[in-house]
Amino acid sequence: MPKQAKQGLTPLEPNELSGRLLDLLKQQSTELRDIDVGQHVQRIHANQLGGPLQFSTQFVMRNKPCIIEGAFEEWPALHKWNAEYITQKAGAAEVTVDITPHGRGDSVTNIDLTELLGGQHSGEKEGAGPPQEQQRKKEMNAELEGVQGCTQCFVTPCERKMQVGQFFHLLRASRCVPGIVPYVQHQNSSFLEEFGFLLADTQPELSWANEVFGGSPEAVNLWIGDDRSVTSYHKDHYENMYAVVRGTKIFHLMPPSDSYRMYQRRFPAAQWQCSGTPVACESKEQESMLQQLGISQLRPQMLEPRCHVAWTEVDPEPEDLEQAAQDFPLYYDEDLPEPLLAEVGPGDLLYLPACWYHRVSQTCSQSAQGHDYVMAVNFWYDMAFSHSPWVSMKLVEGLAEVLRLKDEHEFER
Ligand SMILES: O=C(O)CCC(=O)C(=O)O
Repeated sequence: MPKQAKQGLTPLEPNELSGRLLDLLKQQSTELRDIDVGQHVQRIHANQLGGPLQFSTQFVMRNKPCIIEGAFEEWPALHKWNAEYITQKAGAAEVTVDITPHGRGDSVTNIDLTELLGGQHSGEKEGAGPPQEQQRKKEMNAELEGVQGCTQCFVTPCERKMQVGQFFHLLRASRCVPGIVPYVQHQNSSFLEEFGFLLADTQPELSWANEVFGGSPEAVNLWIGDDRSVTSYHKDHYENMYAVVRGTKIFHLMPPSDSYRMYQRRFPAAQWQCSGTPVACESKEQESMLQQLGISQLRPQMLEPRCHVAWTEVDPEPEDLEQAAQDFPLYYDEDLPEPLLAEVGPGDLLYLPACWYHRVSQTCSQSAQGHDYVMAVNFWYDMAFSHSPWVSMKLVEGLAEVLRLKDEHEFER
């Protein structure tokens, strides 16, 4: 006979049970902020960190973000990096540039089905290819078939290789070209793989961080863009050391224990592709630049082989707040903690712990020439542990109580 029956504890009705489980998750969200993480991201000077062990116990082992000032003040990049300098150092080297129509790479996007490149909606034949492939296309097309007008897809950027000088030119010129937003954001360790000519301006490894995380970073990426680019909420299984060199990055942060408020779902995966239709430009010069780079109007195309990606649509700055609050009530619930905000400026290093949801927007520094951009280098380290054991323990105990596996008032006699 099950143990709870012997003790005379009756299981809760499913509705009451799920209500109680949700209450516990909410309680954990609030307690985590009150007891450990706090309501603000702490700023600390590198001189006060007290060495790798102290940083580890104060922040890493508590899965707690912080902004470290003065951690890389000896990097020449801080005073050298601008478009002219980087272009001159790069010479003819080509780098990968991600392009989207609205600055939102890797995000859930409403797609007008008539806009889809390829697939049944633009005439792809189901009968083509081997039988298995035909069946798969049929299923995927059936999924889209019932949908009229728009559907939601997870869409990744169009990728183009170009010289660094061409990228900066495109970044500036595209401010007057609707539907084209370039961003250097390739996450293939792009700093080491494609921007080797800038390594001497930084330290390609943060030696004290290597000590904290027990080795060299898995990837070091370079980010160059402007205030049009926004990275939507997502989480990474990496410890992230994010160094801003120019401009300011604004991180909205939600801890892993709030993941039940993020409404992560699966979406069909697509990618922005150049459609061949020329982009409407203001000048002949812009037109020929886009032509030379092989850039035309962007339209989404379903990924082949077809697949789904789990992502969240939640955004801290939605176009329609009322609608968003209806769609995602737990995220906007005023009784629950708001996302933490981290404003990371030039010379600041953000420690972004593994598995925290983060959404990143940016504001530009203006150079003497009036060219705006934001530049950052980030170090991804393998994650080595889970978040606070105390919080996990509280959750497990609470769940055990609700499930009648444990007495609620164990200290009462
Ligand atoms: O800077 C950005 O746009 C995004 C950064 C990011 O998502 C990351 O470092 O994991």
